[in-house]
Amino acid sequence: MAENKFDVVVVGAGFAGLYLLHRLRKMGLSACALEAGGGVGGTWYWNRYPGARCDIESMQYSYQFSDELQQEWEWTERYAPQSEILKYAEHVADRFDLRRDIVFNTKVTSARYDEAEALWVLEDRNGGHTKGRFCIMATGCLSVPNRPNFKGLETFSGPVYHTGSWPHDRVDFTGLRVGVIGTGSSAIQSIPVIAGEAAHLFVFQRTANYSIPAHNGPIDAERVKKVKANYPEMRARAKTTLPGIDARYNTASALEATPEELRAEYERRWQEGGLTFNGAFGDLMLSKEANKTAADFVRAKIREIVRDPDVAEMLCPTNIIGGKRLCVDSGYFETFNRDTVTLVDVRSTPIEEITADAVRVGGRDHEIDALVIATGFDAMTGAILNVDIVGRDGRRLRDKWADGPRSYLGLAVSGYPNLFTVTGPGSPSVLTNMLPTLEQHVDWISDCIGYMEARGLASIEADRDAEDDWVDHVREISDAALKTTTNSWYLGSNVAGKPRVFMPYLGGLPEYIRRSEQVAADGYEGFTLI
Ligand code: NA7
Repeated sequence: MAENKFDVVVVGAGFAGLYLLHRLRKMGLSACALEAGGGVGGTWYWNRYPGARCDIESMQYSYQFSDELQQEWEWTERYAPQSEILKYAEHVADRFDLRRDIVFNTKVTSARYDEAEALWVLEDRNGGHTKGRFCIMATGCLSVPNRPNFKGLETFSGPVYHTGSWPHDRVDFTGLRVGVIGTGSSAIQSIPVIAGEAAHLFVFQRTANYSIPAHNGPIDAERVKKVKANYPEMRARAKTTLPGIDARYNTASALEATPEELRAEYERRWQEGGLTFNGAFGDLMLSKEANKTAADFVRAKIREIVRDPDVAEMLCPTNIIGGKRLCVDSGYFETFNRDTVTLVDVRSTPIEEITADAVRVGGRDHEIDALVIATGFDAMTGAILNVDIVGRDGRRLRDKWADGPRSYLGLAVSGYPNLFTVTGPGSPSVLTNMLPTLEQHVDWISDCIGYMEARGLASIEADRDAEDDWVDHVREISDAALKTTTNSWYLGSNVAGKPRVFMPYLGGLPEYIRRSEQVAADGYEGFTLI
């Protein structure tokens, strides 16, 4: 690293960055990853809030590039907790000796393309400069916390935590009055744990959310044995499903099922637990009427679980199920049966102000000692645009994306030669199981660089037309989709001033793999290579 010049500079040492380093090194290229955090793991390094765990089963939320790795690693729970996923990332970094190519505590502030030298020059917060022929943004989709501007927040006298940037030391809420703002996945996971410690918990809810029980527990040894004996088959099956998760997806229509059949299928999936609840029928995300049958089932469950009918009604979501990402919980709705938990509606009257010792809503002070902000992320584009990326002719990506992200395949941007984005906007990314999805991107990018190396090509750039066509294709699919009728971080609607554009590719993982692989097979059609 002496002269700070590499074949490839990677931004981020989360799961994408780690695998990139491994692949690039195997190709004989020099690569370096610049990482803002003090360790590897990305999302799983920062999101240490109580109850944080993956909502995809451990056996599937893992790398497949190394069979030895997937055979030797032992998950302990059906849904791995954050601490275990972080340990896994650390294990991968050590097992493949990746740390020597990572510079920690190095937040990249800008990346500028030097046309004369055909080099990317990255500047970091420590004043360092790192150069690379290629620059790969492996910055994650949910890595910039969304911090709404609550009036008076700075006057609050107690500690304030954001779920997406949680302290490393355990936070003990024992005996404290705690406020949690938000009822997304992070809040839904943390609320039952915090409620177990706090003297009193106030939950400030703007939009009620659907959540399916995780039925988490120790991992089933028999299942592990079975999966490990047939890992490649399971991975291959997963790639044929829209979200890249191996599960049973029913293609039948909910509208053609009898009420008994509907109930039986939903009940079976509720008892099984997890995200694939929405795979109960093939038209849940196509027809509002079909969707309502699933939504009604979950609402009935909430009314069954929550004893106070007024609180149960407040917790019943009114939008479609699966518009926002479905949540997976461990005792979330049950938590509202505790005398020490109060649900506060901040939809009809938003949070007015935060004072030294309270959250004020509708003129009423809810007194607290500690505040947890679970307001999510500036998703998908946040981390890319946090770096001031300047491409050909001095053009800033922030300007190009002012009305929403524009990218070819979610991998490359016209005007920005030799720059790649892993799971960028316009790719399936967050609508799928992120681990296999990011592996596919890393493989695609590495193969592309390998193709160029073999042919002595120095530069690759997405064509404007190909980019426009892809952006149109992504938009056409999302315009027709039920999913885009709900406000969510997929649309950027959670961040003040963010353009309203549905960012991930809704065409499903198999179609995306087919298209992106076809582009490569056709000699990188839609790109100019010199
Ligand atoms: P989410 O899913 O974006 O949830 C954020 C929550 O915070 C959601 O309930 C928001 O309500 C709420 N929120 C945001 N701003 C405010 C303000 N100003 N006032 C009150 N409430 C607010 O983020 P998560 O971290 O929970 O989960 C993100 C993903 O991580 C998740 O989908 C999984 O994939 C993992 P809103 O719904 O916007 O009305």
